Amino acid sequence: MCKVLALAGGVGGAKLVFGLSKTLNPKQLSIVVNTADDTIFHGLYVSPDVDTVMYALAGLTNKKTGWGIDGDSFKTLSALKNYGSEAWFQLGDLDFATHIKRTELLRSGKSLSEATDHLTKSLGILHSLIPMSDDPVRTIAITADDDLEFQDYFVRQKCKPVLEGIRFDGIKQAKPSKAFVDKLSEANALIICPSNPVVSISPIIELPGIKQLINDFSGKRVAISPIIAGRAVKGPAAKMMRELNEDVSSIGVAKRYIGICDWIIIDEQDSKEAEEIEKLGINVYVSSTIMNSDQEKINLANDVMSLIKN
Ligand code: FO1
Repeated sequence: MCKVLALAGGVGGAKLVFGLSKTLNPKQLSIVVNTADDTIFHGLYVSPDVDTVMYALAGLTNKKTGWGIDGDSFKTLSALKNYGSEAWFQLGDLDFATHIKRTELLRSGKSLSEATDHLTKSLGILHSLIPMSDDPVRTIAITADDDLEFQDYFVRQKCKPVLEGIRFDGIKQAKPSKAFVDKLSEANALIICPSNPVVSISPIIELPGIKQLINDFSGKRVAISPIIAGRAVKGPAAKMMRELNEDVSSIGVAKRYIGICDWIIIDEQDSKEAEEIEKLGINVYVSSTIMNSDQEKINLANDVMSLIKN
């Protein structure tokens, strides 16, 4: 049986995971999600990438934003604002229930993996959704003026400060979650979703021991480039890569994934990059990687799976 482990960040990753979940049953597909974007808002533990993937699998996603819950309202946030709380991070009323329950579970002594399991099962999700670690890892954007917490940089400051570097606080002390290591050893294929390579995939791969396990992985390892025609499909990946002096192209993405993937899927608009990428020792598969509709998500998932099976 094909056992696939997908590594995912937020919106781009969630789209492909949705497609994969329609193609692969819960015994065939598990998903490990970045938790370095996690933070505390209003005293509640918020895990944005876990929630983005969870809502996608539950069919709850707000399709306009790619995160949050479809049709959610913001009355609680507006009441909090009235009390003087900061309200730049858009937490919806239904979304709040997720953060309240997660925080309650964590305070009762459950791990983030256990809390995530509780939330996903309650939403009727059968696939395993695994936080990359139960220990705190926090992405910090190093900018000329300040070191900024990721959501401060990303949402409050809209990625405007020029990036001088990125660091993942706590990563050296963090352990990959047990389920992550178990699923990685059981899997016979690895998918690196089209998520931001700098801040979504890097923290997963840089957890102690993980790069080595992925290096030694004997099955097929397939990455999907989130950069198309020099631009990120969504989010700040292109701006970040440019400011970090990396090629803003699938070639730049492939350079990051040397030793981590055997194949990279690039969009048909970038087919001319294939030769350069192959010189890096990575095979290239050209496909249509834009996922605006559910059908396009399923189509790309099917492409990834046919590459894995052949
Ligand atoms: N992204 C935004 O750009 N603005 C927001 O106000 C915002 C709120 C938010 C609330 C819950 C959640 O799960 C995600 C949310 N996101 C928001 C997305 C999130 O900041 C990013 O997608 C990830 O952290 C990057 O992968």
